[in-house]
Amino acid sequence: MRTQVAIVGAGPSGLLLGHLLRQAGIECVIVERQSPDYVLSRIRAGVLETVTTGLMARLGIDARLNAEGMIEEGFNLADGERLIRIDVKALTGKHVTVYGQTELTRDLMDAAPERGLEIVYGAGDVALHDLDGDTPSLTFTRDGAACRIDAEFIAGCDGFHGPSRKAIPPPHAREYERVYPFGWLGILADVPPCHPELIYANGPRGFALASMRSPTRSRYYIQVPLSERIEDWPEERLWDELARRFDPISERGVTRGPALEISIAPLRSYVFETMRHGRLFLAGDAAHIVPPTGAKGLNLAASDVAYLSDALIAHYRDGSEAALAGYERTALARIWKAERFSWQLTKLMHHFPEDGAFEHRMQIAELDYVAQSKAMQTAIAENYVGLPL
Ligand code: RFL
Ligand code: PHB
Repeated sequence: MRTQVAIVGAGPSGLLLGHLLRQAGIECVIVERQSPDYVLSRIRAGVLETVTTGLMARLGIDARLNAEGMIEEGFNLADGERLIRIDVKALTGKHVTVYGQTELTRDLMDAAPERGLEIVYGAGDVALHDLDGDTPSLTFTRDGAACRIDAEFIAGCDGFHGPSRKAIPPPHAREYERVYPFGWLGILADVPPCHPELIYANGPRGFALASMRSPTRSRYYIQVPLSERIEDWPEERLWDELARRFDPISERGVTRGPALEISIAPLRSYVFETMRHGRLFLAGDAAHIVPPTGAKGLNLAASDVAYLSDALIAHYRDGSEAALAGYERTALARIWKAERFSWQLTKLMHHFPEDGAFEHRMQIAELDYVAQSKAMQTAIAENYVGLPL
């Protein structure tokens, strides 16, 4: 098979890129290791910046997002005793939208056939070849048969564990990494959220987040040591812990219900510099990871894809090499600022095992300063809604 752009991975970055290229009349094929059901079973992000909702609008795949997405004009930090509301709307004129990554992915998957976006699911052993030459290719197996796609460009949208980043030889790249000594234990349940807006709390028992997917579906997280296993957390224990953290500070208190999903995610900051090698371009989690504090991961994937699709479209329109050459620099400038914000908010809101009483007092003092300072609140709000493209 031949195509113009072969995309590895049908997560949010691969799907968004595929649709943007198809909208511009560029041929592309997405190759995904998992099945559609598996892709939709991954519970991840929940907060979309206007950059991300803007891309869905540009594609005209935003009817359900507009009908069901919840506009959030503010969110809260908490120091264990009080809520510090960040009035995002008043401070920036913008808002964020609560709409699950699963729903966004479903909308993009559903719209694929009518727009001629081909997605090959269940592709095994995907490998990238001839990235330095003019005709890079992908090989993979499907239902036991060997398959091959010859392309003009390859987009590596295959997340942190995919093969694309690993296809770039070490001398051409540099890794920057910070692994955090804790993870997030998350629970999703069909119960009303405890509070109308998100709460990121740093209390005496560590970090916790009260989030949501809809007026009837809640998403909560608590910080846990990396040694903790899901079996250590029967549902009642987790609900008790959440009630202890959020009942005193939330409007409605925590409502309990059967878990739809419970999982533990490790926290990491990571940037892989280079995002281009020959005819391969990386986008999304394939090139960088942020800790989920601040909700930047999916939104960064969307901004990478906005830049990359513009560069590829310019290239196919007028042969521009300059647009392709500029992708990495433009994308990395935004990525590093989102890395900084996620790292800073993680440091402010979590208990680090190596920290003592002094560091904890520093956190409390900083939260107190945020509560009093419009300048601090503006800086946080500006980053939370997403820096401009
Ligand atoms: P994905 O979503 O990992 O998709 C990559 C796709 O590539 C496929 N793949 C392969 N395909 C073919 N061959 C192979 N060998 C392959 N290996 C992998 C995978 O199956 C998959 O379908 O990366 P993408 O598209 O770059 O999207 C990134 C986002 O998923 C990620 O940044 C966010 O989920 C991060 N994140 C959050 N981001 C936000 O913006 N807001 C949030 O509120 C937020 N909350 C979160 C999060 C991530 C979390 N976890 C579990 C890591 C909360 C959590 C708990
Ligand atoms: C979520 O709802 O899953 C969520 C919200 C905000 C974050 C991270 C995750 O910062």
